[in-house]
This record gives sequence, structure tokens and C-alpha cells, in this order.
Amino acid sequence: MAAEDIDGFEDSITVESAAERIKSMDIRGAGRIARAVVKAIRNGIIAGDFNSRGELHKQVIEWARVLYNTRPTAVSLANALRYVIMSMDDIFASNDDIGEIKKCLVDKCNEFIERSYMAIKTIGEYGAHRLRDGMSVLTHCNSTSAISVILTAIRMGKNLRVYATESRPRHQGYITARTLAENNVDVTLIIDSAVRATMRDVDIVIVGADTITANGAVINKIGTSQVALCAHEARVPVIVAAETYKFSPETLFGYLIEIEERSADEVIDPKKLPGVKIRNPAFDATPPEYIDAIVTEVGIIPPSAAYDIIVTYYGRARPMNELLQ
Ligand code: RUB
Repeated sequence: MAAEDIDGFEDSITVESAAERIKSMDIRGAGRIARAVVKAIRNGIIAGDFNSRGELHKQVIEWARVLYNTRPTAVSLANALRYVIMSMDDIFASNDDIGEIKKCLVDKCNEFIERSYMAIKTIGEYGAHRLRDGMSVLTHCNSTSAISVILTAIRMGKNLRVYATESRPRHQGYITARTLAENNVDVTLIIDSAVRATMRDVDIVIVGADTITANGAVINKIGTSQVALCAHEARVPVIVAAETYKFSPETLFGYLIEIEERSADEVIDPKKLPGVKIRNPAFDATPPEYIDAIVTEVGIIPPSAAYDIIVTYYGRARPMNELLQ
């Protein structure tokens, strides 16, 4: 898939539009959200008229605050905003000219976006080596990185059969199934509760991630932990495809990941079930014991190496609540 086809939103997206569309889930998926916020801030910087570093700084922090509050769980959103803010601080340390500062910051944003597309491609290549010709693969929800692994293996000439779960309540599995079918992959849609019954026909599970914690737990679409549990029971390996910006530095400082609780309407019209409480958590945590490997753009690692990834790539990171003050 070409880089520009991955996202499905315009390159010229504004901060207001990105915030609105991430909230409504028109733009969704952890990597896509990260690229949307960086593109939006980059476009705001290009269009903005700033007379001083102070003005630019205030505006970028204001945009970051609006974007940060759109969805709580995917750390890619926080890491993308942290990258922009910390790049701005670095540029301020060595530059006084506002025109130059703007240019350097736009370059930094473009670098993040390019690296993100490259990461998905590299993850596809590394992950594809784990897939053998004739394998049956099961995936949950809709992950660009997991799909990259599957499509790269197919392009290498391997025949694969893929099971895609519906992923209730928002049915992101339809997007996965459609994308795979459009690429001539043999794909079968199953309901979420058919995972255990289907697992006997599955050789490997591949999912994406919204957040990976310092202890190697993977936060992904609700139901991922059940998929992993069934795979564990059936001794089917579980592979997670995740760029390094899905690893959470905040978890090193003791913060817990907030699991997004979405509206009951997504599950059923509550009026149809008077007196019934409805819960709709959007994500869950899969413990590291149920994960065989995490495919990142810097290599395939065991979940126990999550700590090293965080220290290596986010050793300097400051918590978001400090950065957004
Ligand atoms: C999407 C989801 C995806 C991850 C990874 O949830 O759980 O598996 O975000 O996706 P939602 P990607 O639809 O609620 O955003 O690999 O594309 O970053």
C-alpha cells in the first residue's frame, strides 16, 4: 500500500478538523492518529503568523492540548505531540530567528511522518519473515501495521488464509477484511465470540497495539486479550506489530494507561433495554506472558524488552501533564 493511501485523510488537515475527526473516530487507529496530529500542527505552523518564539510556543501548546484530549488510550498520540513540543524546545535552544525556527519545526514534523510510514513498511518486512507459506493467520480489529505484515508476506509469494474478527461494537474488522479482499487475500470474517472455536484452524495471531507498557503488556482493541488467551490455550503464537512510538514512557514514571470508555449507544440503543446498564470499554490489556514477540521497526523483540525500547527512545521524555502546562 502506498504511504499516501494508508491514512485516508488529506495532507492539508487542520488542527480543528483533526481534533473533530479523531474524536468521532473518522480518523482512527493509533498510527494514523499520530500522523494526523503531527500533520495538523505542521500545517498550522506553516499557515500561522508568529512574531516571536513565545507566540509560537503558546500556540503549539494550545493545539497540543486540544489534540491530546481527543482520545485517551493510544500513547502514539501523546508521543507524537511530545515529539513536536520537545523538538520545538531543542530548536529554541539553538535558534533565535522565527522564520528559521518555523522551517526547522516543519522539517521535524515531516521527519516524524516519513519515519512513521517507513516504520510500517519495515515492520511488514520483519514480521513477514515469521509467516510461512500456507499459514492461517488471525487478526483482530484494524491495524495498519498488522496488515502490512500480512500483505508483505503475500507479496513475498506466501499463500496465507486470514481470519478477521468483526471487532464489535464498531466493526473495524470490516475495514480489515475489505482491505485484504481488495488485495486478493483469502480472508474470512468471523464474529468475535467465534475466536476460540476458530483457533484450532489458526497458526499465528497478528494484532496491532495502541500502547505498550514498560512491563511489555499490550493495550489494543477490546477483545485482544481474549484472542491472546485462546491462542495461549491452543499454543498458537501471538505477534504484535507496533512502531516504537506505541511504547509508553509514562508507564516508567508509574502512570497507568487510561482505558477509553465509549458511549453505550455504540453497543445498543439503551432505550431498547430499559433498566439495563451498558458498559463499552474500547481497549484491554494483554499481559506479556501471552505475547510471543513484538515486531517493531528496530527489530523483533520479546515483550520483556519493552523497557529497553522506552529507555532508549524516550529516556529524555517528560510527562505530558508537565509539557502541556
Ligand atoms: C484501533 C486498534 C488498532 C491499533 C493499532 O482501535 O485497536 O489495533 O490502534 O492500529 P480504534 P495501527 O479503531 O478504536 O482506534 O497499527 O493502525 O496503528
